Amino acid sequence: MEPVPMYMDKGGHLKSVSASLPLPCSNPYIDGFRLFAMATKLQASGGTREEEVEWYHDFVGLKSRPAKDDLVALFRITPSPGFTMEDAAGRVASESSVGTWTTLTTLTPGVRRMMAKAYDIRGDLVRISYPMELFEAGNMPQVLSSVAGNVFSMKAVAGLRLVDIIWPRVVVESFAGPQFGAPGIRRFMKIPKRPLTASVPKPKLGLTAEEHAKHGYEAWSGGLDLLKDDENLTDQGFNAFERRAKLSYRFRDKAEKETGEKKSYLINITAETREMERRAKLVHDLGGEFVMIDICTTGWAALQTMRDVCGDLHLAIHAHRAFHAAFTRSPTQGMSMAVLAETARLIGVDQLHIGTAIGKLEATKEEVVALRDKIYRSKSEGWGWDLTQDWYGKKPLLPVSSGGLHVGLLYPLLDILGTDIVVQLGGGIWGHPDGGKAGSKALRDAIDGYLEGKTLEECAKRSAELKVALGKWGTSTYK
Ligand code: CAP
Ligand code: MG
Repeated sequence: MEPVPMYMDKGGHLKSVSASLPLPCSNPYIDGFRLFAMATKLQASGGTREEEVEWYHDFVGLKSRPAKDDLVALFRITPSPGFTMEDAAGRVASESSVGTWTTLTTLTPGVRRMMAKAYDIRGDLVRISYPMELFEAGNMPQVLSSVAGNVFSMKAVAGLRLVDIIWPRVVVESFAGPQFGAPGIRRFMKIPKRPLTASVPKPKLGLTAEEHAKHGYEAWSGGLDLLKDDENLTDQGFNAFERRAKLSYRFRDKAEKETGEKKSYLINITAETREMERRAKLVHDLGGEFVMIDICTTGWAALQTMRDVCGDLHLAIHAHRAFHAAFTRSPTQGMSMAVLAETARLIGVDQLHIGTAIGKLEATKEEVVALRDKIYRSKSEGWGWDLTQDWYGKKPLLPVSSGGLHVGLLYPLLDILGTDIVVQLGGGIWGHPDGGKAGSKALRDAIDGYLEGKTLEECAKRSAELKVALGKWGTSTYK
């Protein structure tokens, strides 16, 4: 190939000049670049037009390996027709780090060092490493705007899913993590071993504050540990937040006296951030231990703020994930529940819904167990790959299993997830033919039987409430 005469532009970059190309305008800098582009075109006359305009393949380095402090992400990529996997991988790495669609005159060695690299391609699974300089420590919205930002709408990918992330120590330690986690919740609830029980009064909406609080008293009296608000119950006219809080904590105190057991309330404070702060303060002043937040609809920034607020108020955070399936459910698009769970553990909720596998909502056994491990173990396996996440001392969350559960499903559920969980029954308690108190007692009796190693049938012989529940639902899954 013929050598092309070069010149030094303002940035000190070597550029090529060809005598046959007239200088289009007076700014030597711009001209320099155009000339270079055109020279490249001339140089690679056998090549295609793309080579001169874009640099996406600079973000593919199959011989490179992540540095110790790099954040590493696993993507499932479906290239669009006309694009190779490397084309697509380079674009994802570029647009989620420092790049854009065309070559730039503004690149510096410093920026080049921050380029993400697609360093491993196995079928449709691509691993991309991200230098730490790309991220602002302790800022979850910034991290997600990078690795889970514009890339999802690139034309070059027909499908893109952020499957998992391995977070480096410096990032893990830049977030607060859980204040209480599973061990702390068990301590203040004085329940060292057995599964905790929770219930959402059903119907989800429409009950008055009085009705809601009375149902709470019924269930607590039947043995329930945690009353819980539904994800869409906040401060509506039919059930005002403040009135509901005051009445419920009054009934909670009454039930504690009568049962001798610690009782609590997962009260939903979901709202605009400052309003959530105000509601959390009220919960604290009323002697509450928990707040519930719909973490997907309030967002990561609000959650970080509320983690700080709850840290000051010593309130545990129950994380509801309503809306998650809008981006977690498709196997080829969106962001996995694993990544969502990781962000929740890093920011510092104390318990999180993980699914049931055997109830009314979508998730396989493998997924639910892997999710439990992501939020619970000190080191958790990779989701869909062989990399391990070290949580560097971040407390385990208490997994919450909920959604179409009833006592007939309890045994298989505990066989799948173990007993260090919260079991939430809404319809499974308020659908009991004899009411919420009987529904709660049936649940406690079934849990006692499981821990004693008794069969459900044996337990039903000594618990009329359990017998009635099994009479209605048996051991089937209702979808
Ligand atoms: C369960 C629930 C929970 C879901 C959330 C509901 O009610 O209150 O919000 O379990 O899903 O509204 O459906 P039931 P996930 O007990 O009556 O089914 O736990 O998967 O996040
Ligand atoms: Mg609900």
